[in-house]
Amino acid sequence: MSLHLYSHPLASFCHKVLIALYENDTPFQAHLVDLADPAGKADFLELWPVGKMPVLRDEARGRTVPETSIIVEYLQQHHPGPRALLPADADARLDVRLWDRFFDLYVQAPMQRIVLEELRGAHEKDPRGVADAHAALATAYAMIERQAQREWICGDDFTLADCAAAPALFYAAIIAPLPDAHPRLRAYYERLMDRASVRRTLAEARPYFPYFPFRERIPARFLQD
Ligand SMILES: N[C@@H](CCC(=O)N[C@@H](CS)C(=O)NCC(=O)O)C(=O)O
Repeated sequence: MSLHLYSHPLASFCHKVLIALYENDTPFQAHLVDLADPAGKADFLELWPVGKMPVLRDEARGRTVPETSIIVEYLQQHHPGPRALLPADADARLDVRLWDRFFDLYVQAPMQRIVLEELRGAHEKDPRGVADAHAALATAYAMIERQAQREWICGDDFTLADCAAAPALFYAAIIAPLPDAHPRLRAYYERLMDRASVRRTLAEARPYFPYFPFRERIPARFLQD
């Protein structure tokens, strides 16, 4: 097995790459990274000192590939499957990259901020930071509502941007429900959640949901098949 993915089944950025792998039935060996375990953390930092998951290791090519967007592009370049997650057309590719960055920076980042704040002790809380993160999510939701005109975020094809959108919106919607006033956002979210690669990724995350600080808000439909 050439491809090894170092990740955790609960981690939203890991979901982004798992969805890309499952979209193309790309064979890989999964390695669970437990950052709470000092030995596991030390091993992972050897691989990528930044300490952010996931990281892909391609033994055949001798390459260690961090950063989700780069991993998905690397897979397309060196281990392509039937579904191109980045379009060949240069302008269309720019749109996909833009919306990939959008979901990472303006949905995942504020969502993670709120989750991390929830895990902090009472004396470390930053209510202003949480309020800012909620405001950022509200802005992002309104922008997705405007963009979600077609089946997928950049048109008729499922792309890297949708791989980024699925975990970002899955967790964000638990923390900050998608407003009724944004029907296109809500319909897009439903299409994402119904995608086979996303369902598989969420099913694999299910045993770890008890570790998510907002676990009691996870909709019941995600807790069973
Ligand atoms: N920009 C990175 C972000 C990755 C990231 O934030 N991963 C989280 C898990 S969802 C992580 O490793 N967190 C561990 C930590 O910050 O200690 C990417 O796209 O790969």
